[in-house]
Amino acid sequence: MKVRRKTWAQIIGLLMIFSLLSLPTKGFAQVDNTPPTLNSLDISTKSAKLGDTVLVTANITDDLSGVNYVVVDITAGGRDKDVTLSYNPGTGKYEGSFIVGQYDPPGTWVISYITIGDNQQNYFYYYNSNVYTWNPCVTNCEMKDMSQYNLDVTGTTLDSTPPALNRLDISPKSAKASNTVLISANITDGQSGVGHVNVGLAPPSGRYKYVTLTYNSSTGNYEGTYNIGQYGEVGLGNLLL
Ligand SMILES: [Ca+2]
Ligand SMILES: [Ca+2]
Repeated sequence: MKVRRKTWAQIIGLLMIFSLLSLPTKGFAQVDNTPPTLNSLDISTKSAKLGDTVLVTANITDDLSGVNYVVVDITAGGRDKDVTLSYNPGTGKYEGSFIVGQYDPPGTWVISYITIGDNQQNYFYYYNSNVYTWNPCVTNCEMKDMSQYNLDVTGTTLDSTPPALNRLDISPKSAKASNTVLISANITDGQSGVGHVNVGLAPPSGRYKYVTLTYNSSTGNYEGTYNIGQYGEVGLGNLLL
């Protein structure tokens, strides 16, 4: 009986020590449920011409875990430009810049939306109410009039012509398991140049395989390979571009 009482006393004593040890962490561990706040935004100019650098600066703070990303999406004539801002310790602000390129659309560029996030996956969207005529805002977002950030771009030429596919070759024409197939395409673009080439292979199952073609300077073609693999499907024949 005496022994048992002593054991209980020891257990209670140990429990008290554990609870004391766990107190500090319980007292200070905080959960970050709040997205960062955009306190202010600046765009370095209201008008820019070909070759000019445009700087976007934002003052952003977060309550606990810190700012993880800031992206400003700028749109012009249906083209989007994502400007990623990063922290500048010298100014204490988030900054990003871009250069107005030869084939960027001339005219008025407007901010479409700004998205910011912290290190605990809390995010927030600011939508420009002049761009979004419908309200896309459901949660963690706000509609804002951003017309003060409009940018007039001049001296550029809009490239509105997509690249042309002049020739497409696939070799060999039939392949067995584990064979590699070469896809080669001759593609040209009159103005800004070819940005990316993806080929979708459409097997009977409908589980598309995508192959990215890259420029081969020795052949002048965009090329990519696809390995049929051990479990490749019979009839992998259609090509989607
Ligand atoms: Ca936060
Ligand atoms: Ca073009």
